Amino acid sequence: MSADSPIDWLTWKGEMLATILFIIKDGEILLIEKKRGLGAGKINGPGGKIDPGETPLEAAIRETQEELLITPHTPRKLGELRFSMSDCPDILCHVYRADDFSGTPTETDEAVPVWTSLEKIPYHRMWEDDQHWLPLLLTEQSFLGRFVFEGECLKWKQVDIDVRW
Ligand code: 6U4
Repeated sequence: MSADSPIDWLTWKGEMLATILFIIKDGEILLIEKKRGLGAGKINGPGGKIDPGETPLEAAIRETQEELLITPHTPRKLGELRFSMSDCPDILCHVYRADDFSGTPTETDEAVPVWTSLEKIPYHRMWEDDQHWLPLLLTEQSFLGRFVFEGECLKWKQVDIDVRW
């Protein structure tokens, strides 16, 4: 992976605004197998596009309610991801962590819930960037990740830590 970014991040702008949320409880993380949309078939946290007029936090809660029929308790933002994509709009994604939730994680049209131990996160079934920032979320470190994708292949990355949101 080259040191020089192929993208000018100073002028970069996310065309799609999105969220991902991870609930971590009793040594396990609640993931989803995404059934449709971008990244269908991959493992990720619940999330999706931010609707017009919605804050990122509201979107993170709504997407978790829609995809898993649960409500996360007091999610806090730990990270931001900026994806330069070759074949779809560039994405600015807010990443949240919560320690608890109400309800029972349930399969929906959009997602299958997958509880996984923190030692066995299936990075090989996730987007290629996830291994570079999800460990930071697990240890409560804040981060800003910048990634350049060609198709689903990661071509360039930079992750800054201890970022104030
Ligand atoms: P809605 O709002 O339901 O139409 P949804 O289908 O849930 O959207 P979609 O298909 O627009 O989501 O995809 C956006 C989701 O994919 C967001 O949660 C962010 C996530 N995502 C996209 N690229 C990613 C990447 N490289 N790494 C990652 N998540 C990514 O971890």
